[in-house]
Amino acid sequence: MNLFAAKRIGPARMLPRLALVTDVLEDIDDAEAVTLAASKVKQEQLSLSGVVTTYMIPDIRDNCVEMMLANLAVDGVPTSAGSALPSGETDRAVIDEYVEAHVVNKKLFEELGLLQNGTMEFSARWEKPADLIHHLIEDAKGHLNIGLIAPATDLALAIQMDRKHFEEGVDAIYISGQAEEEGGGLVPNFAAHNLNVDQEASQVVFSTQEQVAFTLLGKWAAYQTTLYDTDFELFAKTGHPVGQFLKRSAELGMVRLCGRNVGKFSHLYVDTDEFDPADPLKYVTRRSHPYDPLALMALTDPELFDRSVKIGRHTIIGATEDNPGMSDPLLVKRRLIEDILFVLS
Ligand SMILES: [Ca+2]
Repeated sequence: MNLFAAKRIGPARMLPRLALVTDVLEDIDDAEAVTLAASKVKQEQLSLSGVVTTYMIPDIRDNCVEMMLANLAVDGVPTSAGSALPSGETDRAVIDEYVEAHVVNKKLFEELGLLQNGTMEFSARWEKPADLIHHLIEDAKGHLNIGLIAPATDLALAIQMDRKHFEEGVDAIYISGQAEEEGGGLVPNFAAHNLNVDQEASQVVFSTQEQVAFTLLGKWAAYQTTLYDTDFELFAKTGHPVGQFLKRSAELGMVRLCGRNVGKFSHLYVDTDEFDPADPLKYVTRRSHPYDPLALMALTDPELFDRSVKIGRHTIIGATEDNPGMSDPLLVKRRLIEDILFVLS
């Protein structure tokens, strides 16, 4: 038995503990991932230890996570709103531009209105994500998993705060993004948005790979399991506010992306000659390539994936077109939808 295997076993029957780093509201797949995590908690398959929000509008994202979890009746999950920009960058104009580009119907993230609820109680909010992450490491007695489904800035800050504690206390990092082999190790592929936003921070995260096992969930996996308008219709039909939020947020996400970058939008989502950028929802039925929930499922449902591509102890899933990382995409998608519906029903 190698040392890593020994480290993985841990105390008897402890649920896997997950700290999630998310840029929820950036793409709909983060909200899917939060909903999925809540479902796994309800199904007693996961302990959601804490959530860090990051990138551009971390406070708004933190509110979103807290409202989602409160609406889903998952309590006691501490959160922390992290960095708007990569460390050292202070250009507020970038944030203003970002906010401007995300306004639809003169409102910023109007779909958050669907989550309002007067009786909710929020869990503790930590001032600094790095403090929260080290607290969670302590709490998990050396067996914390991290889901990095957003830029790496705040995770890097946690590593830099106390590298030894981090490397000894984190079992594994699950990343939605791609990496490549170089010199027997992993290097981040900056074609992936999450890893590109703060390249230095990504390098810091990857510098822990001697001690921590990485699983990378690449885009070719997500392309196999596209969610459509009809899937989001199922979520909304439950009548649950989070189901309605998911549907509306997916729609508005399409409208925003089309407005910001019609080329990228067409490349990712349009499969018809007939297309009018003024009304994308009329012509496009695709809603989401669910990278982020798949990265979580690589932790909770590892048997669903082809995990044969290994670089040392690390696992690369869905990094190439000819190896999308799963033999039965329909099964994976069905599991994701069923899990989301479970917590909405
Ligand atoms: Ca994300």
